[in-house]
Amino acid sequence: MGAIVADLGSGTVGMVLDGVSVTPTVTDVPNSTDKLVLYTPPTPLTPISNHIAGLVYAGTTNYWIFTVITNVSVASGTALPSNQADPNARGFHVKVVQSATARPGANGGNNAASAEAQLAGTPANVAIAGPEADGSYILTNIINWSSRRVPGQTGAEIGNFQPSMGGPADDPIPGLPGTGLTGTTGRDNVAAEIFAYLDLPAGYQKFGVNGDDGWKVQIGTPGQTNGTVLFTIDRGAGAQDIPFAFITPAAGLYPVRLVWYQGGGDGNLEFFTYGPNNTKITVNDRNNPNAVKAYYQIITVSSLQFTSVTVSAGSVLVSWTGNGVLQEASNLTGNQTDWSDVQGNPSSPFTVTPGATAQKFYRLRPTQ
Ligand SMILES: [Ca+2]
Ligand SMILES: [Ca+2]
Repeated sequence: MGAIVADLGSGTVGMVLDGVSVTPTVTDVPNSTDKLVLYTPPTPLTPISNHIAGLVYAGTTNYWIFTVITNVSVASGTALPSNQADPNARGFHVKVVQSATARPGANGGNNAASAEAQLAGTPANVAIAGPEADGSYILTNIINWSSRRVPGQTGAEIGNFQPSMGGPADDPIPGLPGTGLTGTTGRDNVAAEIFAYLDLPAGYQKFGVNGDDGWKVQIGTPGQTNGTVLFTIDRGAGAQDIPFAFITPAAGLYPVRLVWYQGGGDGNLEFFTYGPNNTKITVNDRNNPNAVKAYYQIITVSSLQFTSVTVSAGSVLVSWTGNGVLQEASNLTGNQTDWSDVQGNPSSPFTVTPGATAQKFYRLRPTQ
C-alpha cells in the first residue's frame, strides 16, 4: 500500500494497516518535491481480503479501505535459474493465427478455449508465417499491438503506451492480414500465443494487460496448455486495463504464455507490470531498468556423457559429447588418486592404444 505526500518537508510520516502501526519506506518522487510512502507486508495479504489503511502525517491520520485482488501461487520448482537466461535472446516467441471465419464457441468465439483451439488449427490458419522454423515470430522488444496498425487498417493510437502519453507508437500484429483477407477482415478472428521466460524476483508480482478482446496468462512453454493459469477472462470488449497478480516462491526464470484473441472490431494488446508507485512498465522495456526482462530462449547446458565405445581393427574408439576432460585409471580402489587426465587432453573420439595393463577405465571430468 502506498501514498504520495506533498510538501512533507522535514516532517515525519507513518502508516497504519488494520489498526497496527507499520513502518513505511519514504523515497523522493523523481523531478518533484513529493515523497513516495510505501509499505509492503512481509507476507502477501490473502486474496479478496478487505483492509483499512491509514497515512499518518501532520498530526492526523487519513484512512482508506482496499480489497486485495485475486492472486495465484506458482508451484515451487517452476522456475529455472536466472543465470540460464540467454542474454542474446531478449524478447518473445510469438505464434499468430488468423482465420477467415469466426472461432466457434461460447461468447461468439471470444473465449480462451476457442483461442486455444484456433492456435491448435481450428478454424484453419491463414496468417502469414513468421521467419522462425516453426512459423513463429521473434519480437525482441515489447508487446504494444494495435489492429489499427495492421496494413490496410487506420485509426488513432490506443491504450497506455502511445506517443501522446510519452510512450512508443503502437505496433502492427505480426502475420496480419492473413492470405486472402481484405478490408476489416484483415484484423478479425485472430489468436496469438506470446511466450517468454520472465526473470522474476520472489514474492508478489502485479501484472496487467490492456486488451481487446480477451486473454489468458499461464505458466507454460509454447504449446503447453496445462500449466497453472495465472489469470484468464473471457470477453468480447474494447481496450481496458485489467490487473492480475501471482506469487512466485523463488527468484528465477518463469515460462509464461499469454494467449490473446480478437474477434471483430478493434483489437489491441499491451503486456506490462505495475511498478512501485503503480507506474505501468511494459514487460521487456529495454529503456527502463525496472522492467521485467523477457527471454525467448535459455542457454541449454550440453550434457557431458559418453556416446559410444566401439572396437574396430584392434583399436578401441571412445566418443563423448559436452565439455570435459577424459580421465583414465588402470585400477579402481575407490580412491580419487586412481584417476589421472589422459595425456594431451584429447578430444572426442579418442583411440585407446593397447598398453601393458590388462584393463583400463575411462571417465569424463567437467571443465566448468
Ligand atoms: Ca498502445
Ligand atoms: Ca475486438
